[in-house]
Amino acid sequence: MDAELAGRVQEGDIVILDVGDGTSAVVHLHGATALSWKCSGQEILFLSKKAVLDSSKAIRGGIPLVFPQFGPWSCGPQHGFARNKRWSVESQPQKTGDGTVTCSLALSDDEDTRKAWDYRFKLVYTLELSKSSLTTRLTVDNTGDESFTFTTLMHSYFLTPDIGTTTVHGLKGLTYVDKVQNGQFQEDREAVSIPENYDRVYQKCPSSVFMECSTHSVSVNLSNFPDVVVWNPWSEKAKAMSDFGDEEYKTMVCVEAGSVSSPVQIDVGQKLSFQQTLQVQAKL
Ligand code: TA6
Repeated sequence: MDAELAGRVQEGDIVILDVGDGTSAVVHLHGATALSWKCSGQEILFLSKKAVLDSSKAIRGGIPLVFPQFGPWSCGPQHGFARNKRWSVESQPQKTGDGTVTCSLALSDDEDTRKAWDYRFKLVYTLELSKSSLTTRLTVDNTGDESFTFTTLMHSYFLTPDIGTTTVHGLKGLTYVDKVQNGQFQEDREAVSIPENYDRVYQKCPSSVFMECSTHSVSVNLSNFPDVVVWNPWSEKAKAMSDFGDEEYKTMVCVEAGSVSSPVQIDVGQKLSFQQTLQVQAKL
């Protein structure tokens, strides 16, 4: 973990996965939010310099977890409570046979969540770090006596040297809901550039999309995530966020693996898993 980040967090609030050679990940127990993922010394995730890391609000950057609701809902703040709760360590970081380091965090219903949303659940969030990939898997377990529905998403913020030379690939031909233009459209570009405020939910996505910038690309390999959200707040919305620098929209893009276009039903005793594997390829 670099000194700048170390100076912003309390030791008891984070877990660190480290496979050596400058490849590591730092996860905050608030929201089980991955704050940093360094691949051979290169930071891949964007974390706002103004992100609040004292557990008083959702973290602006890294990989916040959205559950049980993507977007606004009547039960509380948008994007649900999972990113705003303290998770427990289910299993500490440990090396597996193939040199991967893995750890699991957990969150179960409590008085607060039941007051807002009266269902019983256990979430287990597993992170697996290898030399060139980070896999994040969320397993939802319905531990109650009635079925419920939810939507979920991994709200990944990726760092880029320049949004102006950043593109997202694998979306051509897909239908997307545009939350800025308020309509449904079809993507006709292989290389989707982001020249303004983008807030798009691409539906029925292929198993892999990728973002590309001037220094590297990051593949987002999806399992049980049919949707991908592409978001950049651009300048006006950046100014309106207290935990986001006015100019930071220039060095980030969100490519978010989600199951958000229609509610997912989970029956009593059922477990459902949702996974993304992020892989970095340096540009030669
Ligand atoms: O994922 C895109 C989005 O839903 C945008 O509409 C914007 O609201 C963004 O999430 C950030 O939401 P937040 O509640 O973290 O400020």
